Amino acid sequence: MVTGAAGFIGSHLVENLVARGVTTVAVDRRARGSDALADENLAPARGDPRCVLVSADLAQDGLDDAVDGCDVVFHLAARPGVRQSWGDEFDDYIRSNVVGTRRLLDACVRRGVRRVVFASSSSVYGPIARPSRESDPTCPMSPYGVSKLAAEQLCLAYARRPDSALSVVALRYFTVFGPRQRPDMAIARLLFAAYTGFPIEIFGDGSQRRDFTYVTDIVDATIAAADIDVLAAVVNVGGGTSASMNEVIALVGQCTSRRVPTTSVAARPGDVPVTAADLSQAQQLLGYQPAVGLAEGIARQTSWLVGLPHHRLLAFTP
Ligand code: UPG
Repeated sequence: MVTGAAGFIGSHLVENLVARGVTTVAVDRRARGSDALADENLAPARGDPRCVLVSADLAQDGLDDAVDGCDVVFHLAARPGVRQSWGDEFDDYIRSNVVGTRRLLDACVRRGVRRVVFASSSSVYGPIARPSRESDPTCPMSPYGVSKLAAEQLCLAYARRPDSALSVVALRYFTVFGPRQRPDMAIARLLFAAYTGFPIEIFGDGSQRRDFTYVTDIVDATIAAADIDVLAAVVNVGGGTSASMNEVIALVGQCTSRRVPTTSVAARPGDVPVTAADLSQAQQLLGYQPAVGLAEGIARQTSWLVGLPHHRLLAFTP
């Protein structure tokens, strides 16, 4: 099962699993026809007999039937957005990220699921002076980070329950990019700015650094986490190098051969100055090595975007 199957990362994961011949239950709360972006993301998998689409809200719907027979649950469903989480929808962050996770875990225990792979986030770390290790103290800087840390810890607590057959791998994803990236995220917005001429607001002076991770690397690490021999583990998944926003702006300019119009606004609360992943544990446990660098990944995201027919482009507009 993949939860959040109609999302940016979830939809890539579903496609990859189905292509490997894995029968996949694809769960998302956005029912067909209710959300243009979700419909677009799931379009390639829809219609494949190995993909069973289920429309369910983890925080309120019965989940046992959907979970029944699933060996592994990849739990990616969440309310995303670091900066947006200071707004007035905190209830939905808790409901989606914490309550939904708990209800899913209960269903997994009842139905004897072997492994939950949880999509955690680098947002559980605070400001850092060196690449973050999984053993570092957590220090989320946003309500979103708090909700992801709570969900991650909940998963691990379920794995440690003596009466559960469940084991958990929580993957701390670092800023993921690539085709279908959420339109509110930086690289999607930079490409939009380059092609439309509408400036992107840069939060702060552009010196903030992110360990950008290409989506196929994330999917490979996520699938590898299904079968490793652990009871409860936390693993960073990053792109391997940190780049500043100013460097990313330059790369998008090179890739598109266009000027990227920007305006500068105040830094946003919740954004840390630097994220960087120590990947030793990912290498050891998952055999993980990022394969697609930032420049190559931006080139691929650009080709995908320019290849979209006009009527499909609208769904990905910020
Ligand atoms: N940024 C801007 N202007 C924009 C959008 C973003 O300056 O219009 C900056 C932002 O301040 C940040 C950087 O660009 O410093 C990257 O932003 P973005 O691509 O949105 O990613 P993150 O804020 O790092 O958050 C992503 C996911 C989140 C996940 C986290 C994991 O949105 O769900 O938990 O990466 O590290």
